[in-house]
Order: sequence, then C-alpha cells, then structure tokens
Amino acid sequence: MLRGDRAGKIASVMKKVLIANRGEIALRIIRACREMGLATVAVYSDVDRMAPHVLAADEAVRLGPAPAAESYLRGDRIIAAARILEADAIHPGYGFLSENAAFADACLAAELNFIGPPGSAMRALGSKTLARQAADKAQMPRVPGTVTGLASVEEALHVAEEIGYPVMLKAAAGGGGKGMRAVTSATDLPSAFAAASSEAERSFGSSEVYLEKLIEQPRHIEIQIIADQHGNCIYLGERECSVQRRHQKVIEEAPSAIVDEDLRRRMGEAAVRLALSAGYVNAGTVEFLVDAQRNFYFLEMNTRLQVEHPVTEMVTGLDLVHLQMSVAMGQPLGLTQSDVALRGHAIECRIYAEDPDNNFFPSPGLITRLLEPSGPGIRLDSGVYAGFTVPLDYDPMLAKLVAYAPTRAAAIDRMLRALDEYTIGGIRTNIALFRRILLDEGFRTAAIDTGYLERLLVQQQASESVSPPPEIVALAAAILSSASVTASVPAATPATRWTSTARREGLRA
Ligand code: MV4
Repeated sequence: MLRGDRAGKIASVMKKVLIANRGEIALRIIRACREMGLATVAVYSDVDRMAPHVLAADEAVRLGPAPAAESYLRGDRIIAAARILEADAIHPGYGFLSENAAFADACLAAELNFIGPPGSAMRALGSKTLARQAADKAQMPRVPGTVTGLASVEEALHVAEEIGYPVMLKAAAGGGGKGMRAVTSATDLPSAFAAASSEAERSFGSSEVYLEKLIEQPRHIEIQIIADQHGNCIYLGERECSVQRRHQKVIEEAPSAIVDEDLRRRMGEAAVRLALSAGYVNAGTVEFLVDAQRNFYFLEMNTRLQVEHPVTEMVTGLDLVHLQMSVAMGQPLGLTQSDVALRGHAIECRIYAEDPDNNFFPSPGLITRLLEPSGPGIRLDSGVYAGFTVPLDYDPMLAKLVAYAPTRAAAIDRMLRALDEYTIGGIRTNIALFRRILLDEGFRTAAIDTGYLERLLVQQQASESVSPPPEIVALAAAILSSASVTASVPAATPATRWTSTARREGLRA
C-alpha cells in the first residue's frame, strides 16, 4: 500500500514485487528480492514460458504472445497482473518500459511503487536536449553545441561555423547512435541534417536534431549514482564502456584505467549535481565523453539500472538492486560519500547469441549443451540453461560474465581463464571475440577509445583475409578429408524473423 506524504515522498511497505522484464536481469532482481524476504511475480511471453526467471519466481503471469509489443511492452497488462496478484511494486529492469515516463506514472496512479525514478525526472533527463539544459543548470561541463533542437539547416550551418568542424548531429529523442551524423565540412551539412532528421523521425517519432562539437576518439565513461527520497545522492565510481560495437557495449569495466582520484571526484560531483537538480531518485547513470586530455563532457543520463551494474557492485561491495528497493521503500541511503571505497578491478563480458562469422547476426535456438565458468572471482549473471530455446524476439544477450581481481591485469587473466571454461552448444556465441580482445595489446594497455573495437575487427579481418600459403591449404585439405567429423547439433532456428527493432526494443544499454 503506497502512502505518499506532502512532499510526494513515498514510504511504503513492500511485500511483493513484480519484475517487468525477462532474461538475466529478471533473475538478478528476483535474487535480490529473495534475499530481502520479498515475494516475486514474474511476467512472461509465450516463448518464455519455461524461461529461468519464470521458474525462479514465486508466481508468474502470462502477458501474451512473443512480440515485445504484445508482451513486455504492454504496460497495461503488466499493471493488471500486479493488481491481480496484489504486488506492491514493479521493478522494470533495463530496456522495455524502464525509461517510459508514462509507465512510471501509470504505476503510481495504480498505487504501485515503481522501482526507479519518477516520470518527471525521466522526462527532464530522457530528452537529450532537455538533459543538456539540465547540465547547464547543474554547471556541468558538456560538449559545446546547442541545447535545443535545430530549427533549420541554416541554423545548423550557422552554429557549426561558430563551434567549428567537425561537428556531430544527434537525435534529441534518441540514443544509441541512431539519427547521429558526423559532419566534417559545411558542404556535407545539409544532406547530413536531412538524413539525421529523417532517421530520428523513423526511429523515435521525433525529427528534432541538435548539434555538438565532435569529440575525436573519446572514451565513454559513466558514473553510477544512487539518490534517496530525502535529498541524499552519492556516486559509486565510474565504469569504462568504450569497448563498443555499433553502439552496443561489449566489455565494461570498473574502475577506468585513466581515471584518477581527482577526475573521479570531479565527474562524480558533477553527476550528483545533475541528479539533485533534476529531482532524481533511485539508481541512475550519467554518461560522459572523455577526450585525450582527460577533459570530460556530459553526454546523456540513463534513468534506469544498467546492464553493466555488476562491475560497480564488485568494486564497491554494494548491491545496487538492494539499494534500489530500500530507496523505493522510502528508506534513507544509509551511506555517505565517504563510505564509498573502490577496491580491485572488475571486467564484464556480455555473452550474446550471435555469430561473429556472420556479421554478428543473432543466433537464437536450442542450447544443447552448457558448461558455465565459476571459481574465485567469477560472477555469472545468466538467463539461460541447457535445454532452453533462445528466442529470436528479443535482444540476444544470454549472460554477463564478470571477473574480479585485485588488479586490471589479474582481472584480464581471470576472465581469460573463465572464458576457457565457458561452453555453449547448439547456437553460435561471441565468446571467441572476447579472447581476441583480452589478448590484444591495445586492450591490455588500456589504449581504448570508442573506436577501438571497430578498428580491431577491421585489422583482424584484414589479417584473416590474407590467403594461407599453399602448403597450409594442402595440409588442411588432407586433415579434413581424413577426419570423420559429423555435426549432430540441430540447426539453430533461422533468424528470419529477427529485426533490429526487437534489438532496439529489447535492450538499450
Ligand atoms: C558523441 C561522440 C563524439 N562527439 N558526441 C552517441 C551515442 C552515445 N551512446 C555515444 N555517442 C557519441 N557521441 C560527440 N559530440 C562519440 C559518441 C560515441 C560513439 C560515436 C560513434 C561510434 C561509437 C561511439 C561509442 C560511444 C560514444
């Protein structure tokens, strides 16, 4: 039962939580609830009837058929399920409805506690231009450029002349690189403006684009914050998220190799200022670009728990989902900034059902065999089991493998050991990609920026495409002709119905 006081603070007794998500994050939240003595309700679509999160929850409710639009994005059905089963709260996880302000408001209207920020904070920070205005109010360094949408290509040309090329056009309602165009000269700006606007309209229903100075080869470093309902807000260190492919994070780590105590404090304090100025409550992440001179620029804020939250948990010793639940119950943080200490190094690999030999296309289907890593310093947040059929309707992330050790070098070696233990049969995965990254000198020396992985893949493709010498070809042919290898694994479900839409809807982190 929700009781809101005059200041809109919510002090609520929570006994039962509905998890409005699937996969590894749904299981992660269920585990935290169980540790807190809270009952759990899972929701599922037809293809997830036997998914781990459904089997782990105390109760489960079918939402509808597989498509996210008919299941995990159906806020009305989720709220109805919560009311029928008398849940007190809804945890949205990440992706799906986690940053949907209307859904957050609808939960409160239904007297359900939404485990996340109020809809008002999502609106203030979810739009990239409004977030930039909030950054100015919080006196945060941000990328030079406009804080409102561009009214015309003439305005774009004028602003670009003022701040100097290269510039970046971006979708105000977007993220993840869609509707984004780098522009190096005035000649290219009109066509780039038209392309960015139409892609923004198609992807986000709003053609509003704004313009920034392009930061060359930046690092993508984000600050975790947690704010309670009593005006307390602290930062929990940073995460290095520069290893990305097509705006999808692949490897994340904490701390960042280039952030020292002073930079951490300055970025953390800026992130806290932004959160407090926007009336933020609960867990959130403030993203920055950091250039080669270690200048940091506010990029955007994510008003949800992020995929990569485990690396922060490993180096701080805190449980972010526990903190989210207690904040949602109206409890004070119980932590001050001086209580936060970082220790050791954590690296996370996002394990995807995708085929690196086929342009990383998703590779859903039946998991016929599963051997999972374990042992000292290994955490595996997995959402699958042997015998589970990975559906092609959602983002194909299977699990997050996290290695923790006293130093970055030791964490890399531990991750390599764990990856060697990881076997997933019946579908293709990106496990082999991580070995290539973790053994690369550029990664091992932390010489990484947001273009690192694309460069590595191009470089490795070039070296692989060099044809082997004839004697090697002859030897391989001899081996293959004599080996009696029979493939017994069933063909993976053809990913014919997979669309990037499902990937966009399923998970944006
Ligand atoms: C930028 C940038 C450089 N300069 N903005 C856009 C999507 C968001 N997730 C990060 N984005 C960036 N915005 C300015 N002014 C570099 C990125 C960026 C990026 C850009 C292209 C390719 C991959 C990227 C990965 C992380 C950040």
